[in-house]
Amino acid sequence: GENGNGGGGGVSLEMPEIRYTRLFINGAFVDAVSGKTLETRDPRTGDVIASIAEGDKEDVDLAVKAAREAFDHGKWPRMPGSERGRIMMKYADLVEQHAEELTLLESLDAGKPRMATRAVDLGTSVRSLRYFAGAADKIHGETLKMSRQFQGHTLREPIGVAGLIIPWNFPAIMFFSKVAPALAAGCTMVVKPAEQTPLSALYFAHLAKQAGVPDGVINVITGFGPTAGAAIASHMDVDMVSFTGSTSVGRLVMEASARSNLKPVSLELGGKSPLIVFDDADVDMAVGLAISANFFNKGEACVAASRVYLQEGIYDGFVKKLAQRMESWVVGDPFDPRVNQGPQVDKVQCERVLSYIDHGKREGATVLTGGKPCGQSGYYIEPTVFTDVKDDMIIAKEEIFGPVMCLMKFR
Ligand code: TXE
Repeated sequence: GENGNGGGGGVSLEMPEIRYTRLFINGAFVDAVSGKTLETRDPRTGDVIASIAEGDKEDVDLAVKAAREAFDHGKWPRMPGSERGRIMMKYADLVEQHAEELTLLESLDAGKPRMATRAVDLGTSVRSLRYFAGAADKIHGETLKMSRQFQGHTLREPIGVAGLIIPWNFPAIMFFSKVAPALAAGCTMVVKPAEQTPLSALYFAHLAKQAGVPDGVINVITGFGPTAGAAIASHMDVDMVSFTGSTSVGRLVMEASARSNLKPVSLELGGKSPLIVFDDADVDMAVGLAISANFFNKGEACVAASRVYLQEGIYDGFVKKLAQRMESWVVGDPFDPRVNQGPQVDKVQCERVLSYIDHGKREGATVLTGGKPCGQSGYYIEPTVFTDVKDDMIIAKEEIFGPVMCLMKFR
């Protein structure tokens, strides 16, 4: 690439073949109506990996139409749950068979260490497909005794066309945590992956067809949030939306639902979780947990424990041990097996995290480790630990979504 190697140094830039780059509508890969494309980039270098169809409102309309038809008249919602479960099991087997190639795609697109991606991201994807495949024929209602004479019963039915908007931090896991339960229930769906990480979702669409999921049941529209994403959220013929992403966009999605057809909305948004360590804790264990809870997936996790509260008595010992442990933490090319932490997903996120680090410095927190970008190219950031953090500092209040740990002392 134009910038040479990434932070890892010496590891070749491995390129999986990019097979699927177009929208998946009604069982076929098609170009966007506008003919436009967007570029997905390699976070190790900033270089373009591939041009991907850029879907917009017209494409969402076509996808919703296909999903509506498949729901109102197709086989999927009408077949026995056991049959949907069987097809989903086959789908899981296919994802597993292609896991090595999918791992490369996911590592490359999102900057995730390859080995962890195979175990965690692909492993979890396959397991959740199988879990929900098992649930497909166990979706029961209840019989309710209301009085001597009356009984009621509840019947769980698929809601219809589901709009599934997913983020870039766990593209594969997020795809299946939304698609698998919707499939099990007998819904049809329009999925919008994040513009930063569209590659695995398109591959998954292809495998769904191979597994026997009927055309129109899973449609994938790659594109940007304010266009393709917003078109899903405000669509009159989408029956529910499940969204994972930022809190501010979550508000927009709920608003779009309210202004259109009042579709139910399920939101999974940001976080700022505390990890509280008391004086009697095992220091080694606590340090290990703080490291994985903050630096796993380069801190791009909504469950990151980004506020670490340490009781007075353990504070100094914890800080010392943490500084030692961080010396062997390796940042670099995710294809290098020694690497613990890859690059942030894109330039925007990288700059956002760096600006939080600047805030921390300006507000008077102390940098114990890291505190700056690293690598000759790409979006690498040193794992950063701030000590002397106070509750009212911006870094203690806002989600940073990067490799930044904040230590606070309490009595
Ligand atoms: O998220 P966006 P961004 C948090 C994290 C991160 C911040 C910003 O703090 O730093 O959000 O990330 C689509 N209508 N999380 O800007 O924009 C978008 O295309 C409908 C936490 O990347 O919310 C993508 O598919 N959809 C989170 C998805 O929403 C819209 C994971 C998420 O992107 C849209 C990601 C719109 N108007 C970020 N605008 C977690 N909970 O794990 C965007 N999108």
